[in-house]
Order: sequence, then C-alpha cells, then structure tokens
Amino acid sequence: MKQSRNGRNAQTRYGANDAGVSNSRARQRALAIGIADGRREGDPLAELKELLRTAGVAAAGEMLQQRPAPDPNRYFGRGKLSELKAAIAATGANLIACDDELAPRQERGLEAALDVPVIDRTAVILDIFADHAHSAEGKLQVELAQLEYNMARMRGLWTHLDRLDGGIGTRAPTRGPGETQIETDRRLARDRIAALRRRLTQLERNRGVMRARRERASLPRVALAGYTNAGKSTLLNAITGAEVGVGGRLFHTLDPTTRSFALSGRGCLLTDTVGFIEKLPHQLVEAFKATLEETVLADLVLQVVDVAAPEERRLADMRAVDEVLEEIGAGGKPRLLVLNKADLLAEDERSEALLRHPGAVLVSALSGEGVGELRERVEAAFEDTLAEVELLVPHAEGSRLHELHEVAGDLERTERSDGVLVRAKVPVAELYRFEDLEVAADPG
Ligand SMILES: Nc1nc2c(ncn2[C@@H]2O[C@H](COP(=O)(O)OP(=O)(O)OP(=O)(O)O)[C@@H](O)[C@H]2O)c(=O)[nH]1
Ligand SMILES: [Mg+2]
Repeated sequence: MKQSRNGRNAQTRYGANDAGVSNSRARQRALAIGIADGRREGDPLAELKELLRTAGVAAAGEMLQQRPAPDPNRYFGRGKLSELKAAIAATGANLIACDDELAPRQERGLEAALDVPVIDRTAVILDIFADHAHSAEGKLQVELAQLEYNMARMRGLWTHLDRLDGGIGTRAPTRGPGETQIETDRRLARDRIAALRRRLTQLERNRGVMRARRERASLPRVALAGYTNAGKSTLLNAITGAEVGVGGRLFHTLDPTTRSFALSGRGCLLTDTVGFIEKLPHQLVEAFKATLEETVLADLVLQVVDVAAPEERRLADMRAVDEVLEEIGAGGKPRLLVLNKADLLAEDERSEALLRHPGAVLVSALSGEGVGELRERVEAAFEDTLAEVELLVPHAEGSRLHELHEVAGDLERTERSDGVLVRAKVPVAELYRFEDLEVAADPG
C-alpha cells in the first residue's frame, strides 16, 4: 500500500491557520479541469480556483473541454486526456481538481489514466468545511457530510485500498475526527452516520429550546443569506455592533450566530450563517439543514451580494442563493437585496447598480455607509406586521409596561390618574397579550 503519493502526507490536516493555507498543502499543485458547456459566461473555473486557493492548494494550471456533458467513464474524452497528461508533466501538477462532482467510476477512471490523485469540487468544499468547523455541531455536520460522500466511494476503496491515502485528504479515514482505517468498513460507517444523526438531532432539539425561549420574547427575526465572502458577517457586525469573525476566504462562517439589535427601541434578532456557493454539495445542504433552519424561520431574509464582483459573477451568486434558499424551503420568505461593498464602486457604478437592482439597498458594511438606510428598510419591512394600538396600563399593572416595551419598542406615554395611556406599535401576533388593556376606539 502506498503510504503517500507524490511525497505528500495525506494524513496531515491543514492546521487551524486562519488564512486557510498550511505548509502541508503548500506542495500540492492542482490542475483545475472542467467542462465548458457554453452555458456559463466568463471563466467557468473561477469558483473552483477560488475554492482551491481557500484550501491552500497552489494553482498549476487549468484545462477545459468543450463538450455537452462529461464522459461517463473518464470525465474527459480520450484525446483531451492525453493532452491533460502532457499538461501534468509540463506543469508539475500533482493533483487534479475537477469542477464537477465526479461519479466514483469517473474518479477511478481519471486516476488510472493520469496516475495522479483526482479530487472533485465536493471534496474540496468538504475539506474547507472540515477546516473551518469550530463548534461541536459544525464538526458533527461536516463529519456527517464527509461520511455520506465517502459511502458512495467505499466500494471502490474496498478493492483499491491504496487509494485511502490518495486525494486531498478529505476521505473520512484520513480526515474525520477519530477516524481509523477500520472504519472504511461500510457497516461501521453506517453506524457512525446513525450516531451522528442522533447527536445532531439532540443538538437541534437543544437549539429548538433556545429558539423557543427567543420566540417567547417574540422578537422579529432577520437572517443574512448570501454567497460566501459577500460580507454577511461584516454586515452583522455593522448592524448589531457585534464582533463576529470575518475572513477574506470562502466559507469563513459555518456556525449560525444570532445577535440582537434595536429598531426604534424594538428588539430584533439578526442571524448570520454559512455562506452559499454554486452547486453547493447536496450532502452539505443536508448535513447543515439544522443550521440553515435559522434562515427558514426568519421573518425577513437579507440577501447580501458583493456588488463589486463582476456582473456575471454577481448574477451567478444570486442564482446560487436562490437555489439554496429554495432547497431549504426558504424560497418564499420576504427578501431584501443588500448590495454590499459599495465603497469599492465609483459614483457612476453605484447608480448603475441601483438601476439594475431596483429596490435594493446599497451599503458598505466596512465603512458603515448605507447601514442606517438598511436599518430603516428592515424596519419598514416589519411595519406591515405591526398594529398601532392605544392601551391603558393601570398603575397597579406597571410591570406590563415593561412587557409592552419589549415587543413594541419605543412607547408614547401619557400619565393619567387611572394609569398610563400608551400609544404603541405592537406586532399583530402579540396583540392578544394586551387585549385587556385596549382602549375602546373613540366613538367620536
Ligand atoms: N471593501 C469592502 N470589503 C468588505 C465589505 N464587507 C466585507 N468586506 C470584506 O469581505 C471579506 C468577507 O467578509 P465576511 O464578512 O467574512 O463575508 P461572509 O459573507 O461572512 O463570508 P463567509 O462567512 O465566508 O460566508 C472580508 O475580507 C471583509 O473585510 C465592504 O463593505 N467593503
Ligand atoms: Mg461569515
């Protein structure tokens, strides 16, 4: 059994280095390959290359084949394969990274033809996630996704045990916490998957408890959604004054973070969560369902877009976000488009961006520009869910003023001999709690 191909130690995880680049990866030089089916404009491999950069793998080159669909056995056609083989020799690449998720058969076929490890984009993304998961839940979610990804490939591994050390090191036996070679056995893997699911359900239930507690406070909830690196975490910080970690690479945030902020004195919750990407591997969406649930439960989704990205990139990002929101069941949520990184645009580009995305808010989470307007727009979005009421709070029930303030924010108060007359905007869903205090509409 080959311990290490191309002198690379596949057992090494890249460290907890925030920049995402580790020395153990420095010697991996990947040649990115993909199919140009003419459907995507611009550089079809841009995203894969960015993913590889985030994974700390050096770029050795790239190769595209024009064809309607990948070859079912070797991804590329025969002629292109020999071209690729020559390119590997010429560039010194020691890894092939494929832009599509490869069927196990294609992966094997490619490796046999090229004699270098082949990984697909799902493996790269799983690797980045494994590296960026910090919370217990995040780690379990990633492990689950990895195991499910590997399950499909285990039949191949069974007969090609040497391949355990191939690839980018993403396969569970070499990557997952506490994994050993014996666990390549499908049965053990299945047991582990079941255990992970149970543990995640448990965590989810705890989260449900926390959520229920929040719901009791019945604060309106806003969720940030958007392509990875669009600036969601920076925006969360700008709006709430929190200090959530921000990173210049893909998938910096994996764990959902919720912070509260006030709109006209009324509390709101803002949740930041994992970023999206085109063709987000299904295993990840599945494993991160609980995390993504925060988005499903929100009253309003702020879709954050990097407005400084080239137009085609931006539109692809927006499509990717649409797809994931749809997949997790949040497609129909009220949404507000936030064009972030306005500071990178010239004056004319700003007006152009707003023309192209009518109804969007232009902000810079970094400089704070537009964040005030964004808060107003969020408030306006909630305005429809509020009912203006006049309530009389008897002096003896003073504590209810506090209760009212929690859901209604700023109150307009008039002291009277029989109590405090309050004019407030109360969420319609909470009206029932104050029904007994309502002052009958003035009969005129
Ligand atoms: N120029 C500029 N850079 C920004 C702005 N907002 C965020 N950034 C930068 O964009 C990068 C990504 O920001 P994050 O807030 O981590 O992005 P994210 O959407 O949370 O990314 P993930 O957690 O990976 O999904 C960081 O380097 C930020 O400093 C902005 O308004 N202007
Ligand atoms: Mg983030």
